Amino acid sequence: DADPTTQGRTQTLERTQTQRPRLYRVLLLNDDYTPMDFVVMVLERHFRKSEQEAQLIMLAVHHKGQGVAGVYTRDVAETKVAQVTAEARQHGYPLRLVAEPEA
Ligand code: NFA
Repeated sequence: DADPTTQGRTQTLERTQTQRPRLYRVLLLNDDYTPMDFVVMVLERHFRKSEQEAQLIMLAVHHKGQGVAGVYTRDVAETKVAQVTAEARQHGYPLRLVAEPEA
């Protein structure tokens, strides 16, 4: 560049802190057909919830329409959406999940 202090050389800015990646919520959406037991199983196996926690989240989604299954980096969140959606379809269930960035 033209800056006389760098004399055309590229400058590298050093930073002490690393940046944290943006996080994404995986939302579970209610429907009328996916069995409650399947949703609980998904929360235990894919989102590492205890049986009690999984039951509470499933019931909250059933009553309120949606709820947070977990919070992850973008790649992990999108992979979970794809894997769980595929598993639901294999069973013929219409379960839907979406990943959305945190605020
Ligand atoms: N509403 C579904 C039922 O009554 C259960 C369900 C809960 C589905 C949470 C999707 C998400 N079988």
